[in-house]
Order: sequence, then C-alpha cells, then structure tokens
Amino acid sequence: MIGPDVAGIAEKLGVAADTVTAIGQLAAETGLDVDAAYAVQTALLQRRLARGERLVGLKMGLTSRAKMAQVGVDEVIWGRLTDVMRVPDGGTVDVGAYIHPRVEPEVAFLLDRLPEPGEPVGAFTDAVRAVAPAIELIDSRYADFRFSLPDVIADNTSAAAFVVGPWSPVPDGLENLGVLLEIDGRVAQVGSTAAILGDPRRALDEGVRLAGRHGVRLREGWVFLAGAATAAVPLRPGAHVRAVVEKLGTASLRAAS
Ligand code: 0L1
Ligand code: MG
Repeated sequence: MIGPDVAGIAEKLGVAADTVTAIGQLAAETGLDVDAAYAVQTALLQRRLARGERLVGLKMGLTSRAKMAQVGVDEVIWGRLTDVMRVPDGGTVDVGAYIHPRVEPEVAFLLDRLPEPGEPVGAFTDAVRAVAPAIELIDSRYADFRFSLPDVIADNTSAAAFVVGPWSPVPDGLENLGVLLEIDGRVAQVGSTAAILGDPRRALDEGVRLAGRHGVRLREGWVFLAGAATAAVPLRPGAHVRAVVEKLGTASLRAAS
C-alpha cells in the first residue's frame, strides 16, 4: 500500500506558514498516522534548514490538561525550534506574520550534558544547565485552530516563535511555582508549573523518550521548552505580553500595532 505523501503534506504546511494562509486538516484525507506525521514534521524542518535556519532546540506540546482540553487532543507531543523562531526577550513580533497567533507562559531549560533515553529525573541537574521563564507563540496552520493529533504533529506542534527570559541556575523544586500570563499589565491566565506534567522536569524525560522514538537525540546547548502552564491566549496587535514564573522571573514580548 502506498503511504501518505509526506513531502507533499510538508510543502502544503510550509506554504501555509510562509503565506500566512490557513488550510484545512490533512490527516483524515491522506491517511496520516502519528509516525508519518513526525516524518512530515522532519520534512518541514528540512525545508527550513534548506533556507539557512538552524535547529536550536525542542518544544513539548499539550503537557497540561488545560492545553489538551483547549484543543481536544490528549497526548503529549513534541516539535522543533529553529533560530529564526527565537525572539529576543522584550522584542517585538508582527502579528501579521501569523495566521491566528496565541501566547502561552512556559518554562525553558538550557540543556547541558545529553540526557540518555529513560534517564530518571534524579539526574536532571546534570542534564540542565539553567532554567528560564519563557513565552511560546503558537500558530496553527489549520483553520480555526482545529486539528487531529497527527495533524498537529505534522504542523510542528503549532510552533511559530518563542522568547526566553533570563537564565538562572536550577532552583530547588520546580514542581509548584506560580505562573502568570499578563497582557497589557492585566492578569490573563494564572497557573502553576505543576500543570506541566506535574513537574516540568518530567517534560524533559518525556522529550528524551518521545523524540528518541523517532531517532532524535537532544543536544548540549539546545533550548527545551517544557510546555505551557496555562491555556494559550490570542495575541492582538499592540499587546504587551509578560510571562512571570515564581523564582525564575519574567519573559516579555510586544506585538507591533
Ligand atoms: O505548545 C503547545 O502546547 C501547542 C501544541 C499544539 C496545540 C496547539 O496548537 O495549541
Ligand atoms: Mg507550548
């Protein structure tokens, strides 16, 4: 049996992002399953690398109940981050470059020694050099942010841009830090790092394990976005966004008017 057209689906998703044009879901009509969806994600990454982007890390998606409920999908997923997606802390993004951007508060890790697949959380401080508050800007390439699990995996888990705040050494206990998402000085979402798989350190274990299944090993120096602590909020032109994580500090971005 002929499988789904991995290159063709990647091209459609890549063009949707480049032209800021939403498309319909693809998995049902193309027979895309989870494994083939990760192959599409890899093809999308190759497309970016071919135009000079660099792979700088990994992100976890749908690591909280709030996020799973928001999009109606119930599995943890992972995607790729490139240098072009990184926005400096306090930097400005153009909402017109995205279809329907949303922002969410996250915790980022700066990877040190390579974690081995299956390595326990006990070795976390060997594997992670520093921790930071972060903002992920997600932008599904599918109309109305509606997709199945293979669809969203193929679409690089809606990754679009990210901001990393100041790095600090790993503090004692990351499992229950208060998290706020502020828009224009008002609290838009309140959460806790406990929402990230119970403890964001677990997201690293999951990332090592799940990416490892597809032959992807995490690298020293990579950024690892552990996942959102709250649901995502639409990003409007002119908005000033801050993610505040207890003990870790603040990451921010502005949306140009
Ligand atoms: O980072 C995330 O949790 C996003 C995963 C994909 C689902 C979505 O677009 O909200
Ligand atoms: Mg996220």
